[in-house]
Amino acid sequence: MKHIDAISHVTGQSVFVDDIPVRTGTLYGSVFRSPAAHGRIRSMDLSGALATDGVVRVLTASDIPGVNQVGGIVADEPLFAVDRVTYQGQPVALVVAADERVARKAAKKIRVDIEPLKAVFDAREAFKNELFLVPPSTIRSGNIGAAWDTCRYIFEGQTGTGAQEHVYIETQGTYAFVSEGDNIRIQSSTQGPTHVQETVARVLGLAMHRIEVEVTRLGGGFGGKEDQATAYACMAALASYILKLPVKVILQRTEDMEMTGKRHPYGADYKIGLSGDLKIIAYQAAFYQNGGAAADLSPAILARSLFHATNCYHIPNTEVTACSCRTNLPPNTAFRGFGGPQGMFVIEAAIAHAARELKVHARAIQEKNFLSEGDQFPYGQVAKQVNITKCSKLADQTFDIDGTMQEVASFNRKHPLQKKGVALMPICFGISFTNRSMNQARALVHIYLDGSVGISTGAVEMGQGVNTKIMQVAARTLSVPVSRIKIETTNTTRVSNTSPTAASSGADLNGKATEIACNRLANRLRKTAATMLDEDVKKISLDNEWVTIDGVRSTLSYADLVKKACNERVCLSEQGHYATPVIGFDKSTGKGHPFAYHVYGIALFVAHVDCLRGTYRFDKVLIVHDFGNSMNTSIDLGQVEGALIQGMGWMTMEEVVFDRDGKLLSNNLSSYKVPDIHSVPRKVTCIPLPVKGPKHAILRSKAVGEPPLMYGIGAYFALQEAIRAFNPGHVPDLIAPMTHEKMLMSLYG
Ligand code: MTE
Ligand code: LUZ
Ligand code: MOS
Repeated sequence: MKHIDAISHVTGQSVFVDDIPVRTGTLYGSVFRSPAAHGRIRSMDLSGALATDGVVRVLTASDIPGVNQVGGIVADEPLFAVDRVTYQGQPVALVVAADERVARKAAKKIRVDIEPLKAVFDAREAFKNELFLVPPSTIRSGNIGAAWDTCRYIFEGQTGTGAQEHVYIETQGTYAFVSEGDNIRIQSSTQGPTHVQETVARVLGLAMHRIEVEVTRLGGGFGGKEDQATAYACMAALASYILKLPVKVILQRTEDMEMTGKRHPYGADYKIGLSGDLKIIAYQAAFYQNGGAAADLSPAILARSLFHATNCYHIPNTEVTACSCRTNLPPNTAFRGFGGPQGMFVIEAAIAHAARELKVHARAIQEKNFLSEGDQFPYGQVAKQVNITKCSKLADQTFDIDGTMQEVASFNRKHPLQKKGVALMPICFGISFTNRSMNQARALVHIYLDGSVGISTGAVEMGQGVNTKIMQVAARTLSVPVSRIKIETTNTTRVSNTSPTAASSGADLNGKATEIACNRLANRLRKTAATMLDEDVKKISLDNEWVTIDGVRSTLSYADLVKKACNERVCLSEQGHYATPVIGFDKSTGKGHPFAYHVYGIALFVAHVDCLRGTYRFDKVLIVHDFGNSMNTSIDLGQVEGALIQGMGWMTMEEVVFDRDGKLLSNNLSSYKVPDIHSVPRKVTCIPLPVKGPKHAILRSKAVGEPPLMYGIGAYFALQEAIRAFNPGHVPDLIAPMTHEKMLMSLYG
């Protein structure tokens, strides 16, 4: 089945927030933002903006009827800055005007006098000054102190990974209006409608039931709208509530890039100890997360970095500490992988370091240390249905890894100015929100009189295909064609108290809730049919729009059954609630079972460097991925391809640059380069690992949204191999991204 939005996307008929036909009287909000990274606000002059023709109002913190607070996990983030600004781009005021251009022009006329304070932009510097967003945390296993003595080899070093801009095609935006009784209706491009509802209620000082949040779909989120859509929704709602008119706040690309947080840059220290036969005996690491000026989701992201610090390897003695450092940058936030990629980069860097010193290919260390069935992760969970070795073996058989390495070696001997490099990137990613309470979802299913079905869930469609998957679940459970089924918008009045669609768990959680509701409806319909046909309910099934008795088609069709059931006053609506069983994690002991299951896979990279110019490309990326039993192979393959390229972008060409005062220089798509069709690998192949799939995955089809992003890490290490073939003495700094510029320096440095 194709993605149900495919046709409307490519023909431009899909409706995004800025496409919603405007209501009469709609006003536009433009955000005035801090021009300084850190300072005390001495005074502010709004008169220039207020005097501009067409400006209706300028809103600041003093206009907020409720609480000036939008922090999610920690209450440390004002909607509008008061007294102090803590990053360039921080919202200070909202100019509301009848015209979008007027609002922007007027915002430029606001003057603010700021007394500068010392600003910090680097995580390690913040660490030295003990500027933390939350206290540091550690995960331990075995006995690291005693383990070093038993190691034959020990290597230590530092690494770093850069920020990453989400570049969702649809920028942050909200359209809000006040309805009868001063209730508020919000259409927002958010992954977390309940987070928007809850926060708008807090800011306006209203009960949550007065706020209705509706989401049709997002033009991409990638984590950037898990929490950070909320502030703009609050601004639109505030203006609308005060002015009693519809208000739109839609960011332009540069505004979005300058104001919103990115993937967290990490610095890290590592120490790795190996035995003579390349078993990793001990691993110690410290992560310095650049959190920006407020906590946002940083503590949860930090936790996921710890959980993924050893990737798919079994290491008996570990100690990994992570610090969330407060700096004067926009608060960094969720981004596909959610701290996992940053943690996994460090262990791969440590392995690459060991391999370089020991004069083996990293592959020899990687393959020697794969997790086996029953091994414990450092956080205590026992690994079950471990598929990493299976993936690796299938990759070996299918892609001939040895042959590829020999080919590359022979190419390198023949070409003095062209060098290739090979890297393997295995992955292991835990599925579930690491915060247990978030692992729940609900679905509301109506069967209408004519047999058509309407489904509401808490899932937000952002391109990943969750609506298509939910439709498939309902069609299968009710045994009707997908043409009978409609997926409704995501709306907080139909499905309440939702978790954001994130952690790759949207289809699992909302799909299972849908399955539960549809099963109840199917069973009720079977019971009704049994009564009508005077048969034992055990013999009755619904099969492809017909009622069957012992597998034989009866005279009763699905459509007739629905009509008759309604006549008999049978309820044709159901709500399903799903909460992931078995999971739980004890923060005080650092042990538990945080994940429903893990996703595995392996990617083989061949990088190709032009050593004269310092440019590179990727000849091929060959993947074996553990989809479980994929319920939609075209969507899932699309997720792997998209995530791979996004991960490669993070590792290679995407470079977020601030100037010395904390102003974003890479603030548009000409100075921030994302992969395009010319920079993708010449060949990408992904084959599924043939397995049954775990029962906690929807229809045994594993979550797929985030895990393949981490294949991208392989791009970095394949490039390092190519550099080494040209410049054998080169000692890499293990800092990503490896831009073309940095490549040139590495080849000759
Ligand atoms: N795919 C598209 N096309 N657009 C997106 O914004 N977000 C990713 C992933 N795939 C994203 C995407 C992220 S960060 C997550 S967590 C998952 O989709 C969320 O959806 P799911 O839980 O339904 O997989
Ligand atoms: N969001 C969150 C996430 O709140 N908790 C998580 O564990 C998570 N994991 C991945 C992506 N988003
Ligand atoms: Mo994805 S980072 O969980 O929104």
